[in-house]
Amino acid sequence: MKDHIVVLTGAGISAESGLSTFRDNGGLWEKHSVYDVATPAAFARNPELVLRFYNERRSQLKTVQPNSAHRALATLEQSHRVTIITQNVDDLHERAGSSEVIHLHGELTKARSSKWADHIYDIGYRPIELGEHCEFGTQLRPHVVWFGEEVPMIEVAADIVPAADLLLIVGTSLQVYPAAGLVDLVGAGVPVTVIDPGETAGVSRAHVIRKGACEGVAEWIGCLARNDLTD
Ligand code: BV8
Repeated sequence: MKDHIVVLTGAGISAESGLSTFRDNGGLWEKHSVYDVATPAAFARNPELVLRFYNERRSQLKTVQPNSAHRALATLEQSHRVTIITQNVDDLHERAGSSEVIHLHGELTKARSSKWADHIYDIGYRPIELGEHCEFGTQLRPHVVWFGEEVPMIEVAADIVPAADLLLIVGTSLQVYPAAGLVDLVGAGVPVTVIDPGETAGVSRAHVIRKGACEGVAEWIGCLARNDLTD
């Protein structure tokens, strides 16, 4: 039976495609306070600013491409079952060819009713305008999980991590919960690897590849091919 690889990704894997991370120098949260653009209260207070924040990111997403780390993880599906659990709202894993992607924090290419969360619409890379309503007459909003909002996919993800034969964590500061708590659910004796050029929150007994995503994922896949991943 093929090994089941679970990969938890964050903004760092998309950094090498040109998308800003959140907490690095020059990151998104340096330019905007979370409380002005990524909470329900922010949307109620200033919907134009919030819609503009996501419209800018969505239109940038259209101009960038998946990088070799995204592509290598997609290729891995030829030999393994690979589940990507991503905190990212970009579509780069899908565009690279990954077929099992769980978006914990939503998707930039989707909009939803600001009243009925299960009315979700594919919008691609186009903007959401103020005054644009769902079929039930309420304002459309980004299909993104804001701070203080429930993470509907966390239970699905929490069922998958304990089943992992290998856990790979790429490009996340592990500062946001409940997503970050997933790493604690990995089975005993399962090899865990962190790929990140920066200092990250301690992941117990993880092997760390202190490199960027593209170089680090290539190195990790080399270790996998040599069966050189130990817990
Ligand atoms: C909730 C979508 C409750 C928006 C995002 C304890 C338990 C539960 C909740 C909390 C808790 N403590 C605090 C909370 C509240 C809060 C939280 O965690 N706050 C933090 C700041 C302390 N959590 C929430 O509000 C969550 N909801 O708890 O709801 C509830 C329950 C029931 C009913 C109602 C309510 C919801 C959180 C989701 C927020 N939305 N994103 C958007 O994208 O605009 S979070 C956002 O930041 C991302 O999605 C991501 O998840 C998160 C972290 O970002 P990272 O991806 O890690 O990026 P970061 O910049 O931080 O790090 C980048 C990393 O990459 C770095 O390590 C860097 O070194 C590395 N890197 C850089 N370059 C490279 C690289 N790596 C590789 N290669 C490179 N080249």
